[in-house]
Amino acid sequence: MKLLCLLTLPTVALSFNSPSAFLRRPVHHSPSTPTTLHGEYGASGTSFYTTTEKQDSYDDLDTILDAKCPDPMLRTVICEMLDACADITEALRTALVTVEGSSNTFGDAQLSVDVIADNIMWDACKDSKVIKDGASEEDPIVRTLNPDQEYTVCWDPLDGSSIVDNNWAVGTMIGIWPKSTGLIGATGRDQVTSLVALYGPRTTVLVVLDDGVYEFTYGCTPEGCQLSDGTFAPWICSRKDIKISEDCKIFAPANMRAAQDLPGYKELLDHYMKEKYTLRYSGGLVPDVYQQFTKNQGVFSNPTSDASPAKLRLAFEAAPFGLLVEKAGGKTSDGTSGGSVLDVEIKAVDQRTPLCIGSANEVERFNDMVCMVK
Ligand code: FDP
Repeated sequence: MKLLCLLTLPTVALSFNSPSAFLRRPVHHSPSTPTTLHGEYGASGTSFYTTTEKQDSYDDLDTILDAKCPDPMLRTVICEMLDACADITEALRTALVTVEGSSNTFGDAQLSVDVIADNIMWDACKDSKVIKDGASEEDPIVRTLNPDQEYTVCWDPLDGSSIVDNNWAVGTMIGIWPKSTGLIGATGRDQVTSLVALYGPRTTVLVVLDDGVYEFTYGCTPEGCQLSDGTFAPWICSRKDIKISEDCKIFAPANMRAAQDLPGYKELLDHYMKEKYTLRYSGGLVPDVYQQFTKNQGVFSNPTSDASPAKLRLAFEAAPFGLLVEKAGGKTSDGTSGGSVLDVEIKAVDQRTPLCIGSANEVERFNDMVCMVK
């Protein structure tokens, strides 16, 4: 099957004298609102186009945090992480994607952009007023930075190493645990919040707040976000209390290699095709799961077999996304017992896991067909 990616950035050859002036040009957009589940699907239809209309005004980050996140320490760490995502956004606009000449702990070649994003995250954690420990997917060791502080932060600085050179959407995933649990021995459910940033034509970040999942968009200038000094709020709230519906018609099938060994996965893929689900898969975990929050539906599957072992990381990838999806009303599966991936104990920083995540009834279907949960 040929996998198509619809999450691409336009690549244009440009000649201009002042690149920074060009890059700082304000970007206008209308944030999307939920798309309802329609009966019509397919490339020729418009059933998955956004129906979002422009609002009269938008709340900025501070307004939402004041209302939805009363804990001042949590507000601080969320703002610090959003600042880091803003810095990564700016860096991605100006850095070419090249091989760095170094490799990470696993011997994978590191890319220029991986190193830049990781350094930004480490600097943010070192300078933090509330972060105690940090651990990066690039070098999975928990390092204590500020012993008297509160949080343990785990991040994948730039997920999508195999597609970032294509100029496709990539992202940062961040899980945050309290001092009372730390990371080792904790579960994803112990996270105090998690954030996932998507770097596409726009930068948008999903954040778990007290009553659900919110999306913030970076660098937009819609009316209502002009501050008293005439500047614009760097982050506006583009979606509130996002929900993922129980059913879906969008599938993102990762690790299809495993279908050679798992008859249940082959049958599941056949089911999606027979029932005319729409394929939306780029090969980057962040865009492939993030779409569930813009389309309000979807299922991402990544089962594993002996010949195609687990690749996704529990602490850096599955746990942060798991918390966001479950808080939005979706479901997760650990791909083995059929239980929530948020209940799997983190025994090692680099622990891998199979995963199914998204619309609840589709995760159940995965459990029935692939995990064979009775
Ligand atoms: P990448 O290696 O490009 O960084 O976990 C990493 C990841 O991408 C995920 O983003 C993605 O879902 C998965 O690997 C895809 O792996 P395969 O293409 O090897 O199936």
